[in-house]
Amino acid sequence: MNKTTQFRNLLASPKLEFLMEAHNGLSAKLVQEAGFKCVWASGLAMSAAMGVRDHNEASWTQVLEVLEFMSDAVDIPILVDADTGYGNFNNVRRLVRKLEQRGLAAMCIEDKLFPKTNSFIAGEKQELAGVEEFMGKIRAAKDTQRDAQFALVARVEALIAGRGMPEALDRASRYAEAGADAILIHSKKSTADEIFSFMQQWNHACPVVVVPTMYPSTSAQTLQDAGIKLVIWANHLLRASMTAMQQAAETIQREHSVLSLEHQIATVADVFRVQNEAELQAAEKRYLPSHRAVQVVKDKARIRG
Ligand code: SPV
Ligand code: MG
Repeated sequence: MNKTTQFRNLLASPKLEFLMEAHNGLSAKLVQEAGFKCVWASGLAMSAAMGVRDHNEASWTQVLEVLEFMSDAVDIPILVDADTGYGNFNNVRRLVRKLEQRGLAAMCIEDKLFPKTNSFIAGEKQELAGVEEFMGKIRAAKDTQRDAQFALVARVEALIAGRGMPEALDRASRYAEAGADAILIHSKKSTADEIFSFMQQWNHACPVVVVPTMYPSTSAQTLQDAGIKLVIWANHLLRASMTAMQQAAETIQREHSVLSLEHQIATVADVFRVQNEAELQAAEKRYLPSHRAVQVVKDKARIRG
């Protein structure tokens, strides 16, 4: 089944579905291996992995390169965190073209201004886009997509910006009117209370997506009971890998040896497995002239020592 249809099926699923963050081809593969049905290509995680901040410091084409590696790496759909769409409606149109060309199933745009600031950065004033302007971006995206199944998630930042529930509800229903296939309602509160309050008043014009980074103790069942359709675990592979990399680097630096780590980390064989080295070896047998294959075997033997 193609990826856009897979994503649509998740939106239509009668039960709560989960997206897991990835930030490069490797992490996308690990998300798929773990059994998730969809990847969240997180702007925060991709920028952090590139060593820059989540303020659109990486250009949209640099992000696109990462997305292409991720898309090639997995068979499950990817929901792209496309920030504000990297400009106005016209930039959004070009972005949709490029995402479709590279096999991305869906994109999420948020109603802030370019360059955006991560929603959890304290003390930053979060400027919102005008409602009409953002609706124009949604319509432009929907008019541009060639695959009718490509999905657009409109992210409402009114609660993040402290603009109150009536504005959040109004923006959500107007974005649905403009053609959004789902609404992401974001909150930075440590409980899900404002999310539940939103859900009680929401007209259910389209499915709702949440990112419970700041309210992690809310159970999946409670979110499902509130009528939420998709949950995004937005940054946990990035954070897990940071901890693992810090510990490994500190241990090796301290001990001047890799010995105590050897049994705790992925083996080189694991790396080859995730890279699907086996497929290339089978292909070499099929496609390389036999003398070439013999040479390859000799070369490999020499490298192994
Ligand atoms: C991201 O993962 O980049 C997101 C979610 O946009 S958040 O960091 O909560 O803004
Ligand atoms: Mg983001």
